[in-house]
Amino acid sequence: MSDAAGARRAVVALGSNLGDRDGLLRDAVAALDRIDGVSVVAASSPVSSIALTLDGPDASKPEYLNAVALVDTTLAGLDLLDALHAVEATSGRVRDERWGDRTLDLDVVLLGDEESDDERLTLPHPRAAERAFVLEPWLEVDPEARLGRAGRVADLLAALPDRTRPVPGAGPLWPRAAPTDLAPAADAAPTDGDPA
Ligand code: A4P
Ligand code: MG
Repeated sequence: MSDAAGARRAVVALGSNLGDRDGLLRDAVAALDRIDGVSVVAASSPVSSIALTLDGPDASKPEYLNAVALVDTTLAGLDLLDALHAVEATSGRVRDERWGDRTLDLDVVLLGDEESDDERLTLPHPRAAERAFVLEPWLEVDPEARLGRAGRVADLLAALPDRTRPVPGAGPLWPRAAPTDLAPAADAAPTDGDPA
């Protein structure tokens, strides 16, 4: 989608703690951009954190990678949610246990200034303000971000006790690195055996 009139900015939180987590998150951001009516503006680098379960943090569970994508969308909230669920399904996501291990979780943190207490789509996301694994990557892509009435994301993060860990060598999920970045230039001059 490009330059659509009437688009709203949405904040999408991504999480994965099963499989090729980094690859799943990168593929998910690319899949978001392919949704009709959605255009990815930016996506953070992945961050790592201990799995938060209904009984609290659990270091015996696989660790999560989380990230945040900023998108512009012309979709209504429930249509966006349906599209996110379709992307989750392509990752092999199985829903058997709330807050259970998952290949891919996509949550709508914010959709413009919409507020909703519909249990199918609560906006802003009711738990985002308590989660460093949402707030930290969000700040990476938008240092001035605000979470609706809860206020500045930087202030919310400052009030939290925990922090995520960066993933060494893992850059932003979007824009995607050009594959040629890693390949030697085709017209590179021969080195004539110079070991340098
Ligand atoms: N739903 C309501 N509002 C929203 C929203 N704003 N965005 C409904 C997305 N979905 C929303 O979600 C359950 C239902 O929430 C959906 O049917 C949807 O209509 P789900 O994805 O099926 O299940 P879930 O993710 O297990 O439940 P929930 O309550 O969404 O959990 P959270 O809050 O997503 O937490 N630990 C770490 N370190 N990192 C994580 O990312 N994530 C979770 C899941 C737990 N622990 C984690 C992480
Ligand atoms: Mg979820």
